[in-house]
Amino acid sequence: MSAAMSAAVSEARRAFYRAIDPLGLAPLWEVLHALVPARPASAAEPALWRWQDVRPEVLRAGELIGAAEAVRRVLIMENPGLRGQSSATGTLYAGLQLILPGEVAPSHRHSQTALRFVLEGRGAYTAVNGERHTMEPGDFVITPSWTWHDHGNPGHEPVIWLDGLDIPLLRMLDAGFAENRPDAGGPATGPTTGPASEPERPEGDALARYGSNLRPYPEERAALAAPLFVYPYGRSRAAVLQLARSGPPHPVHGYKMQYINPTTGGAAMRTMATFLQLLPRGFTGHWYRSTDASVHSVVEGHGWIEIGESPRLRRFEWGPRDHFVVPSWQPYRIGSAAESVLFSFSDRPVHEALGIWREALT
Ligand code: 1HN
Repeated sequence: MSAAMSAAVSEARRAFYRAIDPLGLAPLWEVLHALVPARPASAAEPALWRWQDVRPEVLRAGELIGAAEAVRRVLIMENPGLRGQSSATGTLYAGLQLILPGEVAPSHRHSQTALRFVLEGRGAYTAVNGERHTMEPGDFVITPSWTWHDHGNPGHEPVIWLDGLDIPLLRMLDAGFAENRPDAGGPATGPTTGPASEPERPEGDALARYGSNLRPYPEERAALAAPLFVYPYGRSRAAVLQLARSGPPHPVHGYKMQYINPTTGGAAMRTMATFLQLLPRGFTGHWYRSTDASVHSVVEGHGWIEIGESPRLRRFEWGPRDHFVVPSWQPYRIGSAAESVLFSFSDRPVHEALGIWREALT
């Protein structure tokens, strides 16, 4: 086709697109490649938040707004490729929450599932459906969809934890609901606020019932959304350390374990998988990728991760309480300079439920 002819064709096509636009019609052939890419092309980018940079800002937020006014005093870790969308990955939200001594973050519930991973400080509790857990660094706590939850800090130190939620996923599904805990004492003060809850069971109840390689007998009604909502760090850490004493590391993942719902054996939450991983000193993982995008929180040790492909290869050096994101399908390899422990979460259960999860060595 001559240049003049192809110009005439494209002008005719553009006129056609303008004509069909008011009818709510658009040509597939202009967007087909983007709609059905040969491989995932995530808008999310590899990203790192250094603890030494973000911690002072989290504490400064504590000078500027109270937990009650903020409802949840959190600095969102926004992916640089997704600014303004409150997203760490396409499907996952991650934030750093601060609660100061004497503060309460009031009770509410929402269809979004949340996880907490404690980074710093002792003495704050989170309550899930009437049971409190007083948190220590490294504790992993879940708030399944539609469970009442609130936080308080009757202790003496600021407490900071990582929040992980499936907010972008539920936004995509238009499945967001939220409500305040009904308050006999008066109206709620905002769209998502309510009073702190009174404990309905003693601390440790869920761990005794479902976190001890036992279950209540006769079987309880299966109505519990969160049979177990607490995974104390001491136990989880001991498990990965023991694993590391009894065989070689996995070539990609080192010594990695998944947090499970003990009544199903599956992921602890329905939308997010969570892991604790030990990398022995001097470990270099094999290049790998998977379709689930993940957020990582360093607990102990030092190391590095390389993400992506040349010329867009990124390398991050990480240490305690640093956070980083590995987007979907980006090749990565992880290595350690010292024995290290990392917590991570991803949207893998959703991929698996849909039958689309993939992984590959690269
Ligand atoms: C939420 O309920 C919490 O309960 C934390 O601590 C972060 C981000 C968005 C929506 C709800 C919490 C949240 C949140």
